[in-house]
Amino acid sequence: MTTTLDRPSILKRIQALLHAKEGPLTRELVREPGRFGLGQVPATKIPDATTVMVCGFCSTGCGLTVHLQDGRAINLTPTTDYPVNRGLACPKGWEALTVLDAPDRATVPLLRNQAGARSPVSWHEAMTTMAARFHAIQARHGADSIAFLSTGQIATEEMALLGAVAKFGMGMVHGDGNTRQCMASAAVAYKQSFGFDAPPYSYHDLEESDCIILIGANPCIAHPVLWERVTKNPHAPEILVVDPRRTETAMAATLHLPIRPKSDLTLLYGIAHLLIKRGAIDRAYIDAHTRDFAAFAEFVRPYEPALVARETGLAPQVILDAAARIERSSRVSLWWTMGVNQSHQGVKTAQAAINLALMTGNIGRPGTGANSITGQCNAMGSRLFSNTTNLLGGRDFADPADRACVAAILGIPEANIPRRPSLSYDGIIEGVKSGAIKGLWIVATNPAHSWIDQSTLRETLGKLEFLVVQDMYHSTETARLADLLLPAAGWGEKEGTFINSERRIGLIKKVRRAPGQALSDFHIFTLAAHYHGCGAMFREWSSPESVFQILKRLSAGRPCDFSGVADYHALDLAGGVQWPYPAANPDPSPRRRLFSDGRYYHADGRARFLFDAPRPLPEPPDAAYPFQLLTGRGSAAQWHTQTRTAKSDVLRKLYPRDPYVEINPADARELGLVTGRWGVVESRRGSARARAFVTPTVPAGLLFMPMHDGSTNRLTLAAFDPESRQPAYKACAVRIRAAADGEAAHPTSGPTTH
Ligand SMILES: Nc1nc2c(c(=O)[nH]1)N[C@H]1C(S)=C(S)[C@@H](COP(=O)(O)OP(=O)(O)OC[C@H]3O[C@@H](n4cnc5c(=O)[nH]c(N)nc54)[C@H](O)[C@@H]3O)O[C@H]1N2
Ligand SMILES: Nc1nc2c(c(=O)[nH]1)N[C@H]1C(S)=C(S)[C@@H](COP(=O)(O)OP(=O)(O)OC[C@H]3O[C@@H](n4cnc5c(=O)[nH]c(N)nc54)[C@H](O)[C@@H]3O)O[C@H]1N2
Ligand code: SF4
Ligand SMILES: [Mo]
Repeated sequence: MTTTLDRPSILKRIQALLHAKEGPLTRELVREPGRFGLGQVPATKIPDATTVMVCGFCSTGCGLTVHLQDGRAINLTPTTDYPVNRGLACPKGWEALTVLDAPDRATVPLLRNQAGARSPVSWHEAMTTMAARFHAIQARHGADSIAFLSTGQIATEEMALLGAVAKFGMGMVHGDGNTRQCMASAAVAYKQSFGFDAPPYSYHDLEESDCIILIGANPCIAHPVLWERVTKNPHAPEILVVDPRRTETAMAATLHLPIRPKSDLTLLYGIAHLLIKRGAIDRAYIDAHTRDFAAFAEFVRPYEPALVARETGLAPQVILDAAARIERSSRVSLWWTMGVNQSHQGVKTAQAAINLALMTGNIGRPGTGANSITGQCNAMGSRLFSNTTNLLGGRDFADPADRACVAAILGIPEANIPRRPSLSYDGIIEGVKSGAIKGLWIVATNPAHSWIDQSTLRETLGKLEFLVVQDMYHSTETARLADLLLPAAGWGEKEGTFINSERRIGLIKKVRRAPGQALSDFHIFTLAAHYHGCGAMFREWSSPESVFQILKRLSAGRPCDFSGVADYHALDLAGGVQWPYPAANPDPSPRRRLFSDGRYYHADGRARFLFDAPRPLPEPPDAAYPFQLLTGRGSAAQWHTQTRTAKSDVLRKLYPRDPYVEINPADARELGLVTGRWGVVESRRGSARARAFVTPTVPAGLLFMPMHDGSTNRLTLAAFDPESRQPAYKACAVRIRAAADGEAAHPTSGPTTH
């Protein structure tokens, strides 16, 4: 890059210019955007420069170097010296800027009139209407008759502002996020076992482990840059992959355990049984740092290999082999993702993995840990600061001391903090169904594609009196249902922080102007507070960086303390900072791993062994629906409901055009299906068309469909883990047949897939 100015002063100029668009909040600005230059490109030329920010797709949190010309992002490359990715990015990261330019970007608020038609309105009219409708609903049905659904994909400062405005300002009690679909089981498991929701690892542990156990995780597709780090491991590690399918990751394993869906709990108990029997446990660690091991050892006594083999479908020899490999290794790490969390017994399965790490002393040392990998770019920010399940900073709404503490830090009346936790996502949907919730505000998530059992959900959303959707695109399945659509800026068009899977707080920056009148979510929440009449409460929350300072105060003294991070500039210089990083005693080590001192967050400092008997599948296959359907990620180039990734020509070339269903050759033969032929998959709830993809990587009796097509969730069953209320997206009973000739094969469920 050619520059004559030094880097900090260039960045300062760029920031000043980009901020010009979202200047001070005044009614005039909102009413007459044109007069204040909204939507105009800055005239001043800026010298070429680069700036580093974290990726806005997955939770790996890669650093991307954005190349700027005239103050505008023109290109990006993976950052070579960012500690997470060291010069690598997956296709989504490379295309992150491309997806911002799309004809279906929401550029102006859209309001539905009484006749049902939607038309553009000014921000002033949009926000006046939203406040009036929500006020009216609350006046008639009570403060908790409006609720929100948020996300793990906006900045921490934005989610904190939304949670605070909605709950402390607007009087809502209920608000949850799409992290419930994703992380709830891991979060509950950690909280119960460790005393705080705290994934303990650093990515470097993937390189230091001599035995890596991946349970229900397919990082080759879902976290490709983390998988790259596994390939950099110099210790020739054992790689055990537990997955019913022979995934890309399983193909690279030293031992693949193709278990029956949802039998992980039994398998992990069986391995614990064997390790205890062989004395392959760390007695000193157990005695010093844990509780209730004796009861656990007693509990797993019946889990003999023969029983475990019967339940899991694995050969007894494979179970013995897995235990032996763990026993032989000195740095064992266990990693899990959605194959564990999205289950009717997700919490207990995650805790079974935690138990294995605790009993073998494989935690707190390099290359070890019971490690949940998160999904979305800011799922970890949402877990701590969305003010949904937990009160800000991982606190408890029901705890008077926690409420008093937050009220004091924020300078707000304690009475404004709800005394009860929110309903979970499914509870909010039930509330809508029963009529208790009449107004809903959905931010940066697309439930009309991603939530379980679509037909019921859509019918339910239709009952709302007023649905507000805030999204980057007007074409998403959910945006099309909105009474009021609020156009939002996306990644690259706003600033803030994300927290990645290894607890690293990283920066996102504004390197482009959002199209039309779209505003950052931060700005929209500020407007909502202002128009709802509670703006004064949030005077200090004037910019993302001022909220970052508030979040530091909320984190101080908590396990997630990052009060030692001075400001955004410090984060920028450091390449992100992992929590904890307390002001009093900042840990200078570049790789921060939790529990190196064996102290957990429970009052007695000890981790818990938690366990329960496995429960039967909520919907086992039967004569009418003889197959089990698994769902998940299809390719490294597709992101969830495809609102973003389907906009890139490059990414579209990297995945099949039509929806597909993976089926075993034996099953396909019997049903007359060949690869490419259209099939119809049916469950008790709905049906979906998909082209057959005949492959031995799925065992007979199982089918796999990616979640990226809107029809997949017409099939799924609304079953939940009782402790985390996370949906069990990965096992329901279905049948499949070849589509009849002439049975129309419309491949897409909406304009967002191609
Ligand atoms: N390319 C891409 N990457 C992504 C995402 C994306 O949409 N696209 N999304 C991100 C998000 S939010 C998340 S949460 C993560 C998800 O990341 P992953 O959890 O790795 O992805 P999934 O494909 O949902 O599920 C992983 C595996 O679980 C297996 N599985 C299903 N049932 C069971 C079971 O009972 N036991 C076991 N052991 N395995 C089972 C499936 O066969 C699948 O291979 O990915 C993140 N990264
Ligand atoms: N069958 C099945 N279903 C699943 C899963 C599965 O494995 N199987 N996985 C579940 C999991 S783990 C997850 S995380 C969910 C994901 O489900 P969703 O959250 O519904 O999926 P996304 O497509 O990521 O939706 C994000 C939305 O936010 C918008 N958006 C992006 N950035 C911004 C922003 O900065 N501001 C605003 N306002 N909007 C923005 C996007 O355009 C998009 O509409 O799906 C769940 N559903
Ligand atoms: S691995 Fe995740 S964070 Fe890294 S570039 Fe890909 S999507 Fe972005
Ligand atoms: Mo997720």
